[in-house]
Amino acid sequence: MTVVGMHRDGDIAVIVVDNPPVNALKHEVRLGLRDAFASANTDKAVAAIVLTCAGRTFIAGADITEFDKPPQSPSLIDLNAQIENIAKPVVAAMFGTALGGGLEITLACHFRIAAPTTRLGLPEIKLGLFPGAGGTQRLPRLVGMDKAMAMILSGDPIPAKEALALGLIDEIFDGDPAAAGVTFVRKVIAEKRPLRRVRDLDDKLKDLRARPDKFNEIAAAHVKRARGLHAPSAALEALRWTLDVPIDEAFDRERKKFMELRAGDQSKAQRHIFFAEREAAKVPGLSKDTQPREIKRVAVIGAGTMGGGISMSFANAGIPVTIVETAADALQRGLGVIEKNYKTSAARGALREDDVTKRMGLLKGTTDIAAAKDADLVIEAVFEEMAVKKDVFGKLDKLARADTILATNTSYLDVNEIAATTGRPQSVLGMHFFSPANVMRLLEIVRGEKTAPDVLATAIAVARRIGKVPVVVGVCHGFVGNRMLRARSIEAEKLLLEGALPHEVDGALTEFGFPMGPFAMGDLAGLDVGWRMRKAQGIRAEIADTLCEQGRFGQKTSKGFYLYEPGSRAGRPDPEVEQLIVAASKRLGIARRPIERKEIVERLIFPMINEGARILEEGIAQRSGDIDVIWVYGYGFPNWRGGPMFYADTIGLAYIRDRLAELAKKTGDKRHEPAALLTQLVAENATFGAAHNKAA
Ligand code: T1G
Repeated sequence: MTVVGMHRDGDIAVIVVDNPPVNALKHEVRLGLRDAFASANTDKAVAAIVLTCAGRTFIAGADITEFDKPPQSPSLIDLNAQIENIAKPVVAAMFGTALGGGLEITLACHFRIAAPTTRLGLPEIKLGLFPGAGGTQRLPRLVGMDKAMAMILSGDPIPAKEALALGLIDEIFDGDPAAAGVTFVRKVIAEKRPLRRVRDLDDKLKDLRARPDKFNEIAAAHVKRARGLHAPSAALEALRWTLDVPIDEAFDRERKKFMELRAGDQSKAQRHIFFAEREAAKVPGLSKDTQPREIKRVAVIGAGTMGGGISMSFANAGIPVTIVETAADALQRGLGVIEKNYKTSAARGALREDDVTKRMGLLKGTTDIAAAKDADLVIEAVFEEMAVKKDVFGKLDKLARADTILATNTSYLDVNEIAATTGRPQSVLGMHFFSPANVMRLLEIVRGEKTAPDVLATAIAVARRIGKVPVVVGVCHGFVGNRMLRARSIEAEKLLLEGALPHEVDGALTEFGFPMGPFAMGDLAGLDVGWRMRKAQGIRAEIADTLCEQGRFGQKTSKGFYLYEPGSRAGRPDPEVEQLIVAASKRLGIARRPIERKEIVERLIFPMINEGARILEEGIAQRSGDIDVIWVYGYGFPNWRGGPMFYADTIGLAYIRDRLAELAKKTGDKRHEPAALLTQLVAENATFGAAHNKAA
């Protein structure tokens, strides 16, 4: 199949990239573009050139799958230089998305036009990279440093309307891109407009060149806390070159630094997550042709923290929700929290006032569960107790339409047992959201033993529609995420008893890259949640339970593992807790010792990896990449480490196996005995990634 075509519209050459699904700039495309532009340039009958694409989007970037292979010529930098130096007008006609190298190639064109819904961006930072084909040098020259820095450091695309206002594009068009490109470039010729080479533009940078110190001020506004990330500071350095480095030398430096980042572990990890996220939505055995059911109306049972956040996720996607609560005051409280959240977003400028009204308008509250009867999908988000859930499902089964899907938001409980209380187990599954449910992107979809294929396909489609990342898992206690979290929590408690303090354990994990450590996270979520769970299971966590017995539930009681000033979320160490911990060690006859950060990290992460291996053995997760996506999107595992299983492959399975075996021997704790899969992969000198990442 020809991936680059060219046809003539009178004296205009129209070059069309046709490389589905997203017209990525793979080697063949670059070769095709090089030859097409060369021939159009030398053809005397050609007065101007239009670059556009076939399919659903303009170029969505370089082909990321090529990044693990040796680079092949022509590079995109060379191609952009070739285009920029053409002595005839070249216009890019964009639609859908113009991202990364796809936007950079348009910056080498002399003019840019776009369809109204086009999104334009440089998302490389999300792959642990920065624009490597001239974007760091050309974009600031076109839109100014402030906006260029915002686009490159956030990686977020901007809409066509904003791009026009910034001068990133010259016009917004309707209709066919190729035709619009031809019309536009005919105007350029008719009006004898000079060719605008972005590399020559200076007006947006000259003030900054006169006052280079202002660069730091601009940077300060855009730099976020980049916990261990390499790409943001590298991007800043490259942007600074626009001020004092000749552009061709800056292009070379950009390329060199880009290739360094591309070969680095962080980008490899973030690229892994990019593809693992897309792979996770493909379920072995679920054919692509399985038709999802149509979901027009949703009901959510429970207006608490989870019920409220889940309802917002649907309203944000324009889907009406009936929220059912047992008592009017609880309902009003729940709706009040939702409205307050929307108003806070509007106050921050993240939402317009009429968006708030529109979304609140999609939410209908009731204390009558019968109101859920018209819903296509009902999501139960009530108290995490089996009896309560069974009662709700029993009621729903009787009143809901026969084709209605019933989902539970349980974080731990047996979905099959819940399904068995209904006459429609084939229409029951778990949809496990993460708190705050309107923010966290992960949706763990729990497939019951009787869940029908179209019910599963529907849940995956719904997840994407509400902007979530779906990962399908099997039924076991705590599914994938919470089951591994439990392995970490047990070890965290042990580390306290053996000599560490909460801030030391949390410090080690935040240095590793997590947004917060286990104890700060416990205080945020509420220590009583885990306490109730442990009591129901008859197990004890010495320190956490003692804190709860003293009414220390975390932020909601202004004290937990840490002390919190009223209204503050920043905990500070509490000498009382330290005394309590030391006393517990003494009571349990454990001699306290200093514990290094390295040991803390290994003791928290390796048991999780071991549990992850067991989860793969049992088929609760399909791929190790699924586990990585769950931990990155649901639990804050640093994406530049690729998730726990990818991280394990990075540091070596043999080393992990040995550390776990030592721990098992030292503690007698059978949980640490290396999982069979781990031992097998070490014996085969294989990795989780190689063994477990392609859909079967
Ligand atoms: N390279 C290779 N494959 C890609 C790809 C890419 N750039 N983008 C998407 N795919 C595959 C994806 O894996 C999936 O495959 C299919 O296309 C559909 O994607 C030099 C270095 C464009 C917004 O970061 O954000 O340019 O699973 O499911 O939801 O400076 O894809 O079907 O087998 O995501 O409609 C910069 C990445 C690259 C954009 C469409 N570009 N892509 O979303 O479809 S670095 C990006 C996206 C770069 C230069 C640098 C999204 C999308 P499969 P999809 P979608």
